[in-house]
Amino acid sequence: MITLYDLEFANGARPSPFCWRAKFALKHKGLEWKEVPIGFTEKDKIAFSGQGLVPVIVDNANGDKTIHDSWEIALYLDKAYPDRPLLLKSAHAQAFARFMHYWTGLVVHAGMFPLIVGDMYAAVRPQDRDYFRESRGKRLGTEDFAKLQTEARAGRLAAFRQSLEPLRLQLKVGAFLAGDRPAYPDYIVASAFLWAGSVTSFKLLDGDDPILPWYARMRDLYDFGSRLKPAA
Ligand SMILES: N[C@@H](CCC(=O)N[C@@H](CS)C(=O)NCC(=O)O)C(=O)O
Repeated sequence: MITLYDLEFANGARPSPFCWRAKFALKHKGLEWKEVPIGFTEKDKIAFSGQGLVPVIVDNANGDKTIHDSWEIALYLDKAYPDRPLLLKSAHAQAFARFMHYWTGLVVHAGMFPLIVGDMYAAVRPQDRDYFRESRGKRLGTEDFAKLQTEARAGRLAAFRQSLEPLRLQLKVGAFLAGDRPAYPDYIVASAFLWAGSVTSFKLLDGDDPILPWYARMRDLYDFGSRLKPAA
């Protein structure tokens, strides 16, 4: 059995986009796992991994092998379970996924964060609020997350939506970003929307945005939608 250490917010919400990637990867491989929720201030739970970020997995079937970092987890799962469906089938598939990893971090996550940070802060476990305020405050240059979010929604939403144009163009070619079947590039981007959907019901996309039907397919693929609080 695999154990996944997964970031926990209040009311059992699990928004971490990198942990969603690990959950997609485990489902894709058809592997069972159990989850250990960890709050921002419970780093002691993953101290054994030698670092302080999630996801972390421990594979009991493989000598308690410990892996951290969503990308490393995907590589590990393919290596340890080569007979199950591969996440990264070839060097080319890996290069495409790696590009999506960078693009999603620098464009999608970066654009989304100010649009949802006020709702995120409200959704953090009460005992983790100081940690979140200080760590994210440093990153954003302000601790007034509600104001930043209001301003971002008023001033930056159109630019954010425009920045997603490569997704719309790609989805004209196939039902999924990776073609006619979902693959790791889809998991990377869908995880960003699951992140938002775990903490806010704010509509990041226009109702007729062609990204929405793809997202619905991704959300329903492994029934992750049922885990969203509040519903996206
Ligand atoms: N590159 C890492 C990023 C992991 C990461 O940033 N995880 C965040 C949650 S989304 C985290 O553990 N944050 C804890 C903290 O900020 O203290 C990956 O792909 O797994």
